[in-house]
Amino acid sequence: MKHIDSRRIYALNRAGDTVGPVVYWMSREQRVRDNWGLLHARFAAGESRQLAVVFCLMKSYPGAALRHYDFMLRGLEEVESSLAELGIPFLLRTGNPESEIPALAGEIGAGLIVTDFDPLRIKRQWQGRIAKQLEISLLEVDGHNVVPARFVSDKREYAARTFRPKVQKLLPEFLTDFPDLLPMRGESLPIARTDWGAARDYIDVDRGVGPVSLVPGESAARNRLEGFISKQLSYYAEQRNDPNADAVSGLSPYFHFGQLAPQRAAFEVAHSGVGMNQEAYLEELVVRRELSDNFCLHSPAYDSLEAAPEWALKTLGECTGDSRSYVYSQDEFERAATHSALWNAAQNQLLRSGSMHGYMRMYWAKKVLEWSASPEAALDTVNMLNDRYALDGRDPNGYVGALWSIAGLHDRPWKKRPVFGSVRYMNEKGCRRKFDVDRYIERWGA
Ligand code: FO1
Repeated sequence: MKHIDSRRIYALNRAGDTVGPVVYWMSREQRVRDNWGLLHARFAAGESRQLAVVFCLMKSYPGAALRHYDFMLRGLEEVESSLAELGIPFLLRTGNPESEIPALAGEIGAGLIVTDFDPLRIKRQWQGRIAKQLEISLLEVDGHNVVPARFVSDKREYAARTFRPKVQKLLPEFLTDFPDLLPMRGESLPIARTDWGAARDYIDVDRGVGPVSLVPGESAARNRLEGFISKQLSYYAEQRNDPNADAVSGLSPYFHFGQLAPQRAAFEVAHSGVGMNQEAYLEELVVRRELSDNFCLHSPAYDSLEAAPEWALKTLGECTGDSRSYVYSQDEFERAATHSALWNAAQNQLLRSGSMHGYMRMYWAKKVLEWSASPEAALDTVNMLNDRYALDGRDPNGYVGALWSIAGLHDRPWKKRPVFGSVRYMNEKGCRRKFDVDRYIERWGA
């Protein structure tokens, strides 16, 4: 069994590894295959220590609804079954990890805990507090980024153009295949199978935002990746900005819940031999996606205007008094009740399908800026709607997308105009030049 690349590992406390079972605390990376954190825990357990995987199910999670929990829980059921085939017990603990993880460590006399890298505040708070309570080592492993976020850069990168060369230089080293997770032999910890009905009864979330048709789980994610590579990838570069064309991968919910490793997708695409499409997709999947983790890691206020570039804040500030042709409340936006059939169609796509085409996401957020009382209100609305309805809400990618659209993050100043200042503008005319707007409205309209 080979050791994983130590540049993926970060010690969250100073305690040493002692004897006793190894626990993999799964959170962001909810999969069995291609999971560096789990692979490291398996390596540390070797042939002489026991290994268990634990997931702490929160009663509620900021902004999350039944739509998200249903997707996550069905994926976790598959995780439990796949682990069972490898002789690795899975434990679903209900409650807050800040108390559950230290309690579990005590109960089983754990010697080491391994968990996932995650740049968002809630996770960093959990991890920081748990690291302090534990007398054993808590290790973080970056199983999300192809090039580990803490390693690629130790500062907030200004734009894709400063980040890209750093990633590209390291890709040949990091864009590898994954080893298999080896089965455990010997007696495992006595952990009963999960009562998934009880888990569903335990959660207390908004049931009004219901499940969508996308099938969750590792196998479904792999099927989707294979389908994308064999079909859509060949016209991805040319058609990805057309919301009517079926040219995008649709993999982001799987990445968000860790049901698919971005490195698996990147590895398969890089070996697919479809030329320029490969490059265009890897730019989105690796450079842009990993730039989002870089931003959130180094900007704790990632979901607030505070984190926007100064030039944007200055010119947006100069536009505070500009008159707006329309000002909508959060509720009007939410109900897709604006004057614009195109905007309403995009919002309906989000409400009904749990996702919105990438090109429309930019247009949609820019119009929220144009039709809100202030940029602060606009950012709040975009993040609230995205977190509540998008399956991939609550993700670094979403927070970065919102700030890119509303406050020029990772972008450059453009020609000044009312309301937007120097922040890049988009309008329906531009959409009409790019794709058949009426067809999109017909598909997603009222
Ligand atoms: N992570 C957990 O460890 N426990 C949870 O109960 C949990 C619920 C949850 C609900 C919706 C959602 O979008 C994410 C959720 N996550 C949960 C976190 C998730 O795994 C991601 O790590 C972060 O949102 C992305 O950084």
